[in-house]
Amino acid sequence: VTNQEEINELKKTAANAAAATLEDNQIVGLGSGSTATLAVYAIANRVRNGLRITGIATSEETARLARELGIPLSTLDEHGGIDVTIDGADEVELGSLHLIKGRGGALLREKIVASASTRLMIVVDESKIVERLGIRDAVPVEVVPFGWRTTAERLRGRGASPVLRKAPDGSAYLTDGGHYILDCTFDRISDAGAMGDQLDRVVGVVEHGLFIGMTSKVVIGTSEGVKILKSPRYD
Ligand code: A5P
Repeated sequence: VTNQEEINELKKTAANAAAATLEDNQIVGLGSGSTATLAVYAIANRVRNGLRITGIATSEETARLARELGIPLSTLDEHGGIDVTIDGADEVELGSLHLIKGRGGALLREKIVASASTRLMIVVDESKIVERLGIRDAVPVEVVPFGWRTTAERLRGRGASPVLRKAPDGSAYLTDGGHYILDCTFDRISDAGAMGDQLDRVVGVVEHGLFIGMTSKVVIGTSEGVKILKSPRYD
């Protein structure tokens, strides 16, 4: 796959296939990012054709879009249990199905929603599948703005090279939760689970983009159609 248009088609293929699996009366987590957005459009189509679901959005942007498209929305506080969340990912590791998420800026609400979901269905195009996480690009780490340089130093001590994410106007990028993001590259992540635990223990870190053991199913748009990877822990 070479060009953006082709990639968009593959994203759409995955998004449509995922939306097709939804059933009446489900509580559905709505992901963020370009692929998850295509899934929101596909879900809205099904809602227009009579599907009855309630959506829980993982970002302000997704909430706005879902509302505009007529998907009934609720909150996690009203519906503690989500049946299935459909979300994108930046990297999906073959075998483990561990993820890197958050390069689009949403990760904290995504992780809260994913962990409240019985199933996490990931929609990606084939370019997102990797042999090993974190080689290609950074792990986004969401941090409290207060003392962020100190937090960055602590992350450096754990092998990361953190870079403060900037908004287009050059100011620090702010997440929906009002936090900063430090994009952390690593020479090597030999154990993503252990790295996730380490990042969790750094004071000032709110959340990180390593999603370990959360994926139930990956719906991949490929040039040969849809491919599915399932976690062995789910049927
Ligand atoms: C949102 O910040 C992310 O976690 C996205 O799910 C991830 O970045 C994938 O986004 P794309 O579908 O736009 O690549």
